[in-house]
Amino acid sequence: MKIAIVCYPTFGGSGVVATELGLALSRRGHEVHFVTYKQPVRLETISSHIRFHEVNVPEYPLFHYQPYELALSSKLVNVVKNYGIELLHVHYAIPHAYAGYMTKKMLAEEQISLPMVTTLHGTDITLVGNHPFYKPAVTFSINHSDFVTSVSESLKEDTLKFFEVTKNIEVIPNFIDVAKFQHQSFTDCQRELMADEDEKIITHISNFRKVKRVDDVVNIFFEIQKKMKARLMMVGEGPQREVAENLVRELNIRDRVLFLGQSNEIDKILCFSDLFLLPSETESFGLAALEAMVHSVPVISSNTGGLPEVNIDGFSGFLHEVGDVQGMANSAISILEDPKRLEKFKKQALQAAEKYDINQIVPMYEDLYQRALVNA
Ligand code: GMT
Repeated sequence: MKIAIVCYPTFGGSGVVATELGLALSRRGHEVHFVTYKQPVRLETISSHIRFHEVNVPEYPLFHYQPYELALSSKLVNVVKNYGIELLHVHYAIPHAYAGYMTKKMLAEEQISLPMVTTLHGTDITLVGNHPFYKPAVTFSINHSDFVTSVSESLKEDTLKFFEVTKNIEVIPNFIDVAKFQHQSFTDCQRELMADEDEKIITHISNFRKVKRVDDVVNIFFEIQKKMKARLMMVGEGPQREVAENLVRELNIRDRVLFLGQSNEIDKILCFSDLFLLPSETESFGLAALEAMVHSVPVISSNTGGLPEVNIDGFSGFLHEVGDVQGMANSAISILEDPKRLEKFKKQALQAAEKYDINQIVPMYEDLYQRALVNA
């Protein structure tokens, strides 16, 4: 099948999922065309089955805001016509589903039918999409997609709660390539470069937006390090990084905390981590938690959104109410202080991740695409 994928090309979860999906589809024989404003960060392999088409928005003095949707839909029309694309899969409703709908309409004028699948990822529904500025357009584009998927049951419920949706929403959860991490090319995590042998390594990875509650991450760690030797790895970039850095200074734990910025070495970092913290305000799925779990890293998270579907309380880690810093710290300590317990939780974290193996989930998308083609 020839599939066009539209996504954000950045480090965010939706872009990562879209890219990994495209790569997996190409390995299964499909021809995948990524259409976005920059080459997606994880799109390292270019093969005959993978193409990238950059959307350019030329500057013009009259434009106060660049009309990205216009440029995207025009680009899509050209790509569909030039490469015989059979199906469009847009990730993140804003503005991709809206641009996708315009693409469909323009092509219909030329008797070209293009089924569109929209995957909702989270903040396009729970934060941004819900804003009155966007809500009518988001509702419209969800209802005019041929098929709609959400990455968790919780996000499906939120979508039905916040929007007047007339379309059926199918849940296709995010996924991870379990085998890839079991056959890592590096066997030595080089843990000794980061911490002493008797120190525990605690990690947080995010885009450092408010919704991630990075100050809670620091405060949880502050409690943990009172009880044991530990280090905190803060991975990612975003508006709250400075807030976290200031808090680290105020708490006088600068020698215990490392801000690593955006990294392409997530696998290495998770390889030497003992525990992962994700105390988010909301999280439709929590791909970062799943990535930690597949590296056998137990997760302490909030019990919000789709997180309870991924992180199994008392098995792969522990869940607490949003903002329950002391509860999260106590659970973290209970896992870390007992080597046998830590080992058990590590094994169980991997076991819980296996449910989301790429080989279980990608066929669900292929099945959906087949149905979309038949319906077109
Ligand atoms: O919040 C982020 O990390 C970015 C955002 C995105 O769209 O890139 O992530 C959302 O989509 C991810 C992939 O489906 C989910 O794993 C994240 O939970 C979700 N973020 C939120 O709901 C806050």
